[in-house]
Amino acid sequence: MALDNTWFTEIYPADGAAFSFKIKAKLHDERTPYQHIEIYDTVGFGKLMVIDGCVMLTDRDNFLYHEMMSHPVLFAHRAPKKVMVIGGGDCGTLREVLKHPGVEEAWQVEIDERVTRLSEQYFPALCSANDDPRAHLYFGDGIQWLKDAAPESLDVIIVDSTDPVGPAEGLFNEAFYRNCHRALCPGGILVGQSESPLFHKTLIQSMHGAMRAAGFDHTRTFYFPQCVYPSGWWSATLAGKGVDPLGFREQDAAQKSFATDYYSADIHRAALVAPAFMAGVGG
Ligand code: AG3
Repeated sequence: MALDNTWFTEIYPADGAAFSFKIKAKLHDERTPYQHIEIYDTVGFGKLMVIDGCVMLTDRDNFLYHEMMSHPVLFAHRAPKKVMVIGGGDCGTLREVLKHPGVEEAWQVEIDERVTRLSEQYFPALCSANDDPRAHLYFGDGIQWLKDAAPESLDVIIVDSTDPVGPAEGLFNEAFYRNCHRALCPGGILVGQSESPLFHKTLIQSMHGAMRAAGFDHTRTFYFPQCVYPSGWWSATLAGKGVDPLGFREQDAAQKSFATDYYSADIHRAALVAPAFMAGVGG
């Protein structure tokens, strides 16, 4: 819904709030078999991708989310070589994953090929690593993909999904996490985007419960700002197979060989500190 015809607004009905962008132009509007994708050019945030009315990313601030979906889990793992991204069709998470020289293979399984094709067109910087020989782009159902994955074949699984409604609903339950657990090697770590701590505490609690029920020994939520998502504050939840993802390779993170705009070893440590109202949620 728009305040007037020059604004795009995502409304959060349950919380009586909204976030708006002043729009220069609408660049694309498409209904795929899976969802409704819109691309805008905005006055303050560069290009904006919207799926089913929900803000997915902007040029200006996607680094926060993409860096935090990739580097904390990759530095928490002892030596990640095989990495799977579920969703993430804009390729921003994949690009960050491939910054790690130790990663040998990275698969991205996105259900809607159009998300990737539109990202190539409108967000080319996010797709700059797609021709890396270690990158494998598949278009299909991530849930099925993990059901079929060979046991103990992955080091890290990153669930870069939309909200837990529609096509992404099945990426937040015990059955899915059980398949992730089976596909991970001992010491493997799963991370999923887990929505807003302020707005979705109950969902985060249920993710911890489902991850533990699926066999993960330790689960940890971490926090980061994301002003264009509901409440402006976001989280991701880690689940370790025989490993507590609270620990990470601090020295390697401090001496990383690549540039980041948000992530650092200090941010990693700080991000894992739970706000008082989240105490007792997982951990
Ligand atoms: N991440 C989308 C997170 C959900 C945002 N929710 C919302 N706006 N209601 C996927 C896109 C980044 N790779």
